[in-house]
Amino acid sequence: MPNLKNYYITTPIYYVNDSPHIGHAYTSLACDVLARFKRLDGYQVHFLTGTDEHGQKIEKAAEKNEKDPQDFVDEVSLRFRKLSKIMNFSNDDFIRTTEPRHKKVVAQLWQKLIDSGDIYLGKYSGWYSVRDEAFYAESELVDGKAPTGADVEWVEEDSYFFKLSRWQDKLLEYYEEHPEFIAPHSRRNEVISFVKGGLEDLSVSRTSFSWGIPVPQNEKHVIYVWLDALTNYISAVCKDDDLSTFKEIGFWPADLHVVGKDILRVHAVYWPAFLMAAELPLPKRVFAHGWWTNEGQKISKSLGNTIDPVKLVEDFGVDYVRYFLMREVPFGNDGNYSQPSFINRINAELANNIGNLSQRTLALIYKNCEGKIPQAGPLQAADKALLSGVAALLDRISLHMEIQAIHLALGEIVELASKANEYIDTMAPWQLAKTDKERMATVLYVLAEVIRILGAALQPFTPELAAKLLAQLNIDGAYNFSQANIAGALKAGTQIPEPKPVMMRLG
Ligand code: ME8
Repeated sequence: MPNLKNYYITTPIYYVNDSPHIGHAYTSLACDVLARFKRLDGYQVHFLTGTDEHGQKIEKAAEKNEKDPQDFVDEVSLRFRKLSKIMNFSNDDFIRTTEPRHKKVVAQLWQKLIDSGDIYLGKYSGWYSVRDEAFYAESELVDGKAPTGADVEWVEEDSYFFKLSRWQDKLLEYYEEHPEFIAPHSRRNEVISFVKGGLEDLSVSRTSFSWGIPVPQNEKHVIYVWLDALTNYISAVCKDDDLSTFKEIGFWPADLHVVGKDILRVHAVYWPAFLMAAELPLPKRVFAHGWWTNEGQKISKSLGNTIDPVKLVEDFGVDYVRYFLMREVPFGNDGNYSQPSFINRINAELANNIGNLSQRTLALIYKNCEGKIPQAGPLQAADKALLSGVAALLDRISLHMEIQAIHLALGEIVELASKANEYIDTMAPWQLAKTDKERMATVLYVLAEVIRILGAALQPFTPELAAKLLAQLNIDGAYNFSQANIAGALKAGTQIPEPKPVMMRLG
């Protein structure tokens, strides 16, 4: 029986035609934050990422670099793995479509589609964009280019087709019965109107190049790179290279595919249709996030304005980059990167708010309570109000994370810290140190509880900063939510180390 507490989350697998940029880091970061959250919340998480290594685009990039395709993909794929380390991603697996475990499962899925009568041999003539690895109808072209702005070329070749048209009604029924399947809501409507507009059969093999997985029945053909790539989500959770083992492993169907808005259609139309045809379970949800621009401009290599995540981490530190990317833009919307907004966001919310709160509180405890968490006395209304915010924080965050409203989850953390800063200003424990030590002890205890829960809640987003914050309260190692959610978990008398600022101002 699959474990009810399993949670399987995936990133798209990235093309290895070029080095990773901020967009790739962004998608994987969102998945990392969601995966870490679920682990701390008691789930058995499987977080998958990887690289998409076949197809004409990769073959051409290898040629351009005068490299053998396998050597080329080995080299570029490694850069994506390194990015995972640099960004502190906690992926449980990294799949490459050139691995035997994947190729064998793709061949098995293909066979299932042949057996179900969903694939037939025909001839394709039409437009193809190598950059998008996509077929376009004449009517979709804009000024002779793909709607994405990519160049297209005319293609005429023998091709196997998938009977996508056959699945139109079933897909619409599925969207209707599972309103949570496509998110955000506005994107769901786009997909539904696309499918209602009519689906044509999809060309799923190519013959004009060879860098791909051969069609088992006919080695002149390679399997269309999208059918190959999408299968990674299931091939990664099988064993012994055998598709039928996914049930034993228990992670399929995925709980969440996170993708950029550019590839939603492929994930919300083609992928479920392939799975329905193969009689395999469908993923539970596909969430499409927006795109980043740089200082207001579309990010593109030709404009020379790509943002290198490695450089950002070198300049600002990994957790500031993680925080900014997750907080600045409502997850699902487009967003703009600019250095001033980065600096403002970090200074206002981390350094001046959370960082300052913890430094002020802990310095007072260190100085006035012999470095030990003080014993609280009778609680007043203001203390109780703040402590109820502490008790509610993780549940409130959880509601946002369930629907991938990551920016709102962080907003809850910021709000509690702001309330605690107001409280410390009103209570002025530095005055109480001179006039009423008992009351001071209560106030500082309440504040220490706030810092404890902020540290717990920040773990998925800014793991290193959260660990430092918790270490200041003598809490070490992963601090899961069931431990953290116990009111008064901080024991009076706990010795704390000499506090040091953990969130420095930028600029
Ligand atoms: O599409 N802002 O790979 P890919 C935000 N191999 N996200 C961005 C972005 C930007 N400016 N640019 C890219 C592929 N992304 C296929 C996927 S999955 C079975 C196969 C992110 O290397 C976004 O998530 O072109 C987008 O979907 C992904 O990178 C595309 O990566």
